[in-house]
Amino acid sequence: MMSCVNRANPTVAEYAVDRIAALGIRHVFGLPGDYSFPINDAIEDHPELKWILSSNELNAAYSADGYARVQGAAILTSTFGVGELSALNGLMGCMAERLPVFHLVGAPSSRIMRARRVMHHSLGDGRYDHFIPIMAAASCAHAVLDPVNALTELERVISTALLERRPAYLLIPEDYARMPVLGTTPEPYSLKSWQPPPSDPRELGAVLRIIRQRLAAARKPLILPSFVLARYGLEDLVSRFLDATGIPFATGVMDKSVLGESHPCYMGSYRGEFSAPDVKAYAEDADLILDFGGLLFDDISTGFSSTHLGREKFISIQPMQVVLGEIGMEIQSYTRSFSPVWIGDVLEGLLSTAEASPPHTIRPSPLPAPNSGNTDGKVTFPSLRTVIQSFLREGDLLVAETGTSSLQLSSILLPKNARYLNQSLWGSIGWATSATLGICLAAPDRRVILVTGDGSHQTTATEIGVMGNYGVKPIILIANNRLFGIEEFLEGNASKEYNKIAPWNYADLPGAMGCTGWLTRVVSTNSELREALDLARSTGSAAYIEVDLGEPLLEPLPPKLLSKEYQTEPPTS
Ligand SMILES: Cc1ncc(C[n+]2csc(CCOP(=O)(O)OP(=O)(O)O)c2C)c(N)n1
Ligand SMILES: [Mg+2]
Repeated sequence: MMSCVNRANPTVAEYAVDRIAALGIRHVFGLPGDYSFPINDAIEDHPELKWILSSNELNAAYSADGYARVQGAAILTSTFGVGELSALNGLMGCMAERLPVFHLVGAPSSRIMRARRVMHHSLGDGRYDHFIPIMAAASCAHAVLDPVNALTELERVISTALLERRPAYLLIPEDYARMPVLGTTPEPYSLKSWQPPPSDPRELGAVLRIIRQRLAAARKPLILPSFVLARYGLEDLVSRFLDATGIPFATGVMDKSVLGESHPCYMGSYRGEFSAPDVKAYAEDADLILDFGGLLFDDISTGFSSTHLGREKFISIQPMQVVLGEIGMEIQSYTRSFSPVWIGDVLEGLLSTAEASPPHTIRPSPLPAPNSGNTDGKVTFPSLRTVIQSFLREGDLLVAETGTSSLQLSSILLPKNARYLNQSLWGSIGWATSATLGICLAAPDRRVILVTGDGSHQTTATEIGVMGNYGVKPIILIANNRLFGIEEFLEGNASKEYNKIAPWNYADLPGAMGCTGWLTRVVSTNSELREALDLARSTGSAAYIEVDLGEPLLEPLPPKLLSKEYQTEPPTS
């Protein structure tokens, strides 16, 4: 007998919702639609799921992205055509940044599609297969579910999404969604009990021998942990390896805070020309570099391609393979690789020998206090960063939007257990506001602080009303420079009309969107900013603080870094 959390003979929609929720997901982001009614009802009737009605599907996808960053996975739902396509950009961000978001979409009934009837949300040509390849491009696995294939297809799609930590697309025609599933229910597993494919013992043994030898011979080893570790929940294992070996680690922008920044082995951030001099000197002189997780040497993480790390020093321990002598995900025909080898097995293997040998003698010197801006008088971007630096507490979650906010905040030093969340690679503006909703719901006991530029915020600000509706309590700082500031900066401070944005009265928005009990403020001095932040912390209320930056003062980028030729150079020596 088939069973699901709430019924004995579940329909396809009920079973799909229940099976994915069993991974450990408690919220669903999205919008309903008539083709999706069976899915919408299955979510509403599920005893362990809460519907979060987003203001549009793009915002829903961003919220699901934020939720998955903390919870490990998320569910998004939308309707055929109009809804799913609106979510596309957000889902592509999840592809790029490796977040398993399960997208459940309702399609017209199979009989309607077979009869090629012309229905709303279609192109009027009687065809219903236009959108599947588009949505499949934003997922690592997809399926069109029916009563016969639902059980097996769901298992295939879930296992691929969890192995790759990327989104999955599930389309359910409305009539099939209402029919009972057929077959024998497989044993469900959760995110916590998920098992990777087994490592090949010979490949694993061989690569462990090589890494141990290289470690024993290294005089100046360095660990560069990747954000990918957090996707698979491997941070603790790596921290134990650091404790046992004392090997220093540095992080790129994309990987900031993947391991605690209060760890004694943390050297700081390595990003080429933009690194602190001692971190740059150590990293570029290191004789062994262990890439834990698979680094992405994108333009931002490499300080506009200004890193100089020798390829031959690299050992890249990726989720299912180890690559020697190559950087990050780039794989050339001449590189040596070992697979299938699960990263967790490699880390466990290294940890067992590390615990038995004396720790490395090289410990990084204590991190100096980060550069501080002048915090008297008017708020500027550097002073905003400094005020936030001293405001942050253990366990806080700091969300930074693409733009000057992330440029500034990526050099903050985080307290214990605090995390920095930013969509560094995909960089779609507006992400941070909607992602904050998902992050708050996934981490109800932590203080979530969002710093967003005004231009980015304007693209997704309707999600403030959704936050009020569900009672989440972030602290939101709108850096109001009346400008797409980062764009001007990258254009050498040219004053372009297209970078000047509409002047909103930000502090009026939460009230207009029905948020009650929110602290709202407009601040222009650092002391006003500190007072507003402290009040928000002490009262525990949601806060929405417009930080009036006046006329923006931006330091132009050095001309060398602005040059496109420079940026196209490979990131290594
Ligand atoms: C969806 C999307 N559209 C356009 C861009 C290009 N873009 C990058 S940053 C930016 C401006 C951000 O302005 P704002 O949020 O005000 O940041 P600040 O002024 O603090 O730099 C734009 C338009 C983008 N990254 N994503
Ligand atoms: Mg701005």
